[in-house]
Amino acid sequence: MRYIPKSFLLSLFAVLLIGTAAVPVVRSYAADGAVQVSIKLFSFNPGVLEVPAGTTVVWTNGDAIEHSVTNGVPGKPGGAFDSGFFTEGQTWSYTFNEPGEYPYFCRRHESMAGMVKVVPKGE
Ligand SMILES: [Cu+2]
Repeated sequence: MRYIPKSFLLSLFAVLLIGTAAVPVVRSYAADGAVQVSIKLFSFNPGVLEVPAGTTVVWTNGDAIEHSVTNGVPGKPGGAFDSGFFTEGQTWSYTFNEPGEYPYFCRRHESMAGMVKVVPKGE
């Protein structure tokens, strides 16, 4: 059997993954409340999150550089929340009590964007 490099398979997998799930929505209904978002390589993961009202979301910075979690879009902050800058290993959390869509971005790297969709409790 012909040898297929593992790296080739991994990149093929990545292409398939990106191609079929451009905007993965993670629905979290964890009973204990807190939902984790990691910041790594200048992106929020998961980028789109759907949670019931009352959920606390915890962002953890895994990059050796400061980022922020700022409500709104670049040039048009929403004002609901702004973490300020936090760096590698630090976390910032926010509790979403009101249903709605909360886009957010990083004030230092405006290509970094995420979204928290908050649905009414019990839905
Ligand atoms: Cu940033």
